[in-house]
Amino acid sequence: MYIQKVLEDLNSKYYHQPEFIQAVAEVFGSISLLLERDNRYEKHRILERIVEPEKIIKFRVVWEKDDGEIEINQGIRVQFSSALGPYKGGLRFESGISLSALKFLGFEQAFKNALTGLMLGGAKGGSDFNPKGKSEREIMRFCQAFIKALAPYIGAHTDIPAGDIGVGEREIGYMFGEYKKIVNRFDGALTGKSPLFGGSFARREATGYGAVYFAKAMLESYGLGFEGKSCIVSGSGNVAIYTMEKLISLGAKVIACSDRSGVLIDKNGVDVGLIKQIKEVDRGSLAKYSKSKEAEFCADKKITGIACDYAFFCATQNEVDLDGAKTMIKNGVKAVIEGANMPLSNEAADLLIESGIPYAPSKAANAGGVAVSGLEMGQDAIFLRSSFEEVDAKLQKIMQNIFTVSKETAKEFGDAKNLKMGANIAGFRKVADAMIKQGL
Ligand code: NDP
Ligand code: 2IT
Repeated sequence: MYIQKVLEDLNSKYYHQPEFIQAVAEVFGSISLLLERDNRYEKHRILERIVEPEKIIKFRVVWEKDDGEIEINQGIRVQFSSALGPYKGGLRFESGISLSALKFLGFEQAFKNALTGLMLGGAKGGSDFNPKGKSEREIMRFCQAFIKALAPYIGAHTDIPAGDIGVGEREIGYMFGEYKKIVNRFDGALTGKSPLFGGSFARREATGYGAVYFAKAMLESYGLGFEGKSCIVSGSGNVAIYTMEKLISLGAKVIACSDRSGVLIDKNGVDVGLIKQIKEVDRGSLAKYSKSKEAEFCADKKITGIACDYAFFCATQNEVDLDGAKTMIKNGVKAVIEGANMPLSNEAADLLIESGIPYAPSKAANAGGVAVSGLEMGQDAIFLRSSFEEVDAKLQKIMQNIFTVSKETAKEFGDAKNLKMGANIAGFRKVADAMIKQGL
């Protein structure tokens, strides 16, 4: 009743924010048993409070193109929750980015960060700036203008942005360089920096590697492994590349990946080195790959239509609808893992769970990126660097722990295989309990 009422009110208030409503419905759909067993959440009106961001900062970003034209973009930072630590979460630069998407991402981030066990609140931000086709100097000028406007609202103990779609080590470097001048301090107010100047080793790899570590733990609980298994990985950006790299190192074969222009199919197993060259160095389209290898590039194919053992979705939200899930089940998929944030619709995820197919929800499976960001904050605070091996070992432990907590919590609520329910309850309970203990 309580959940239904809050969802209805949210629907009428934010009907124009579909991704945000979808993310809230996904979490609320999992926590009814918890709320039945514990009436403190209703008494403290936690649901109404938890869906409203603590702050939203909107700002103008003005910058100059190479030809002297003036460009204006919108910047947004959604500081969702500081219940468990300073606001923490990525920045997304993408044309058409909406407040709805950034609210959904900030909401998710609060529970994901709770699952890492680190001292991290939840936030997300970004801009409708489209980095595609911009020159290196234009990217730099935009990043400088963006962080100049955001600087008063962030800081190592306040809010620590990082990367997301369209924002990687390069953009973080330009923002950090400018931020340092503005505040006249070398402090870790951004993560995902180059390890040359305060970044953590293994942050670049962390989300993709972490998703595979989570998948490994989940598959082992079913007596399954990676050796000789065929995988598809949607996307070919930061998360997808390091998911593919780790999968291949564990003996799996990645037979397809994708980008905005289409799907690449390489039945012999993709060459991640070549994909890195195309995406990280040349910043081009996957179509280039098929020119140098025996592979097929299809502009009009859906990656969900390619039969495989394991499917990793690492591009963006709502990549897989109910039909996509049905197709994968028909083709015999054995596990589905979310490397991106909310790549499956709620209906698609529920169908997989009902069909008994191991399914790793995003807020658990892709928490490795922000977890290593948390480790980067710790390293910056004491001006000491951990080695790649040390960070990777900690990442593996954190991912194993998130799996165990999600599984144990799912068991506590009577559905041991439902990691979506387990992760949602475990994350929600931490944030909600911290809110209650901190008073009004
Ligand atoms: P990148 O920008 O590095 O890569 C995104 C990839 O997805 C690109 O290959 C891009 O294609 C593709 N893509 C984006 N939008 C679409 C679309 N609408 N249709 C088809 N393909 C698309 O971003 P990340 O790898 O960092 O992020 C990917 C996902 O992972 C996002 O959901 C993000 O929120 C999530 N995530 C990221 C973390 C991180 O540490 N970076 C941490 C946890 C989650 P193209 O190459 O053509 O641009
Ligand atoms: O969605 C995510 O977890 C991220 N983009 C990473 C955020 C971070 O602060 O490292």
